[in-house]
Amino acid sequence: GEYDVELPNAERLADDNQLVNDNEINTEKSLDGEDNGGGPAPIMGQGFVSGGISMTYRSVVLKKWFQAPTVRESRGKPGEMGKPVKIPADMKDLMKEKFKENQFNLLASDMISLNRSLTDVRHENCRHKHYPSKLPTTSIVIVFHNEAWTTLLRTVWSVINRSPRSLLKEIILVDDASERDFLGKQLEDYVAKLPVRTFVLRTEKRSGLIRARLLGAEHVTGEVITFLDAHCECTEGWLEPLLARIVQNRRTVVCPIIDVISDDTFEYITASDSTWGGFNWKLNFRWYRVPQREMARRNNDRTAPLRTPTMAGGLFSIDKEYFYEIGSYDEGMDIWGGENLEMSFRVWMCGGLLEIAPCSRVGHVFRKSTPYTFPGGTTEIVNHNNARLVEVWLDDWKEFYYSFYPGARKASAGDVSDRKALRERLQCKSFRWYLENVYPESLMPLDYYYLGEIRNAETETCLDTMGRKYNEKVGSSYCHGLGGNQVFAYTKRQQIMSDDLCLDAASSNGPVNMVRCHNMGGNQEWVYDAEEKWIRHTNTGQCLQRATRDDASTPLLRPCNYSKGQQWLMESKFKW
Ligand code: UD2
Ligand code: MN
Repeated sequence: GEYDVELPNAERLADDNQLVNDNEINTEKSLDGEDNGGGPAPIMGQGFVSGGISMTYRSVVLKKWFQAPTVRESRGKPGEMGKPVKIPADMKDLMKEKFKENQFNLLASDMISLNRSLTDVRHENCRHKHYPSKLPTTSIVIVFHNEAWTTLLRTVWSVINRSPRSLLKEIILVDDASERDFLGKQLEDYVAKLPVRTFVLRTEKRSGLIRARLLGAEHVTGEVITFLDAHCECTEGWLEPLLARIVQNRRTVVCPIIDVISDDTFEYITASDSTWGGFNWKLNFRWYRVPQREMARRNNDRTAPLRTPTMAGGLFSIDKEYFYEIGSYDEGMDIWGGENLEMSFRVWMCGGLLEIAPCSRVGHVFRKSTPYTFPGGTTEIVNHNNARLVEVWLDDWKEFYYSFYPGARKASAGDVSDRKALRERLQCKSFRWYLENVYPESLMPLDYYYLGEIRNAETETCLDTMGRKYNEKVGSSYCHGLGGNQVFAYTKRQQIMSDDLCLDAASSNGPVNMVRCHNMGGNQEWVYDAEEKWIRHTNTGQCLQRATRDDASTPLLRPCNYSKGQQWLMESKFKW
């Protein structure tokens, strides 16, 4: 099947996310009333300092404010305090047109101040936290390809406005061969006037975000590198919690909580603080609920740093020397994808720590589809990057990836000998160690008896998810030997699973459904009797039996009866 690249999404919002309605007024930024509509906004005066409004700035603000030229302006610009922007009905066509440029509501973004205010979305206890008085300096590295003016510069302004100036060494923008005029000299002129040293580097040709970040990192003069995407907004106090963890242990790679800036309204929406990063069999990065054991390790303190198995990839701080020590990035990876898991596994397996600092919150515009080209093909590039990742880091578990997603076998990883040598040189631990110690909840099970197709002895058909989703019946069909929907793992926890779905039966003689694995036995516990070839459901004591009517093709639970229709063969016969 075709591979659709999945972008990290805001799925976790459905969980227990709550909108913050805290209307506390921030002391700084953004009542400037500037107008972005006609292009770049005017530069703030030098008097603008972080952490409070300087006198010169205050007078400018007040003057503009009291002039209140129109009713609309006196109500403030759209989006202030992170509120959603409403587009007037007569502008909807223009809005749709502009959406295509970046796959977010560019019209809304252009209406919002580059300095827009946000509410302080941190957990209350974060506001009184004390950080070491001596924190390292950091340089911000932001790479972009064809980014919009207002999102890029709002990212920059949010860094300037909400970072202690003494900690901020410089802001490095890396233009990855953009094809937009305003990102040329106009951008250079603009950033030259910013109150924090900011400059633009350019890749010679399109090189992808990984190599663009490597270029940016080379120019970092701060002690810590902080990477951001080009459509972020940093909130009050975002930086200190990141740097403080690195002071504690320089081998810590720290991420903020990534909040959501709506791609539709640019509303700032807080994300759950109880999710961490994981991944599925296809190696898509996903947010999952933090398990109890990690909550307990943190003494149930929601403001304490959270150890996460993986990171989303775009937003994190890392000690500059450690960044190189641990192998920076895999230069063989192109455009987009894979590097976030690669770094996550590498950091954990080679002696580092990967954390989310919940008191650090940065908004990011999550998009539903990618706005830019992938020269060479989206699928090919992502598969290539993932092939490099699995060949170097996944050990035996790479079979989960390849068998579940057979198209990936065609991709070539290229030469990974340097990365393997790195793993050797750093004496990194095994992927088994990672699963055992960092991520026992992983969808790739630590211990399993079998991975492959499950064939019925009588009908010669194979269990098949049929591409169905949660809570639907498991099917069976002609064994194609290609893996994918016909690959199941039989785990030591006695689950029969396919990615995040487990065979689940709620009652005797009933259907067998695919339900999200809960790792708690119960309706999802099956015993395979290698002699009788039974798959016996523990709770009901019944056996899995081939579909009764051929057309229905849904296996059922029936009393065990030694018939051939209840015999299942676990012997992989793949065609690769
Ligand atoms: C997520 C990460 C992103 C990266 C990616 C996997 C977050 C919030 N974002 O995807 O940082 O780890 O997963 O690779 O965690 N860019 C270039 N050159 C390119 C392509 C992209 O410079 O050829 C820039 C792009 O303009 C943006 C950044 O790289 O500033 C990340 O790209 P994205 O925003 O499309 O990635 P995203 O957020 O979907
Ligand atoms: Mn992004």
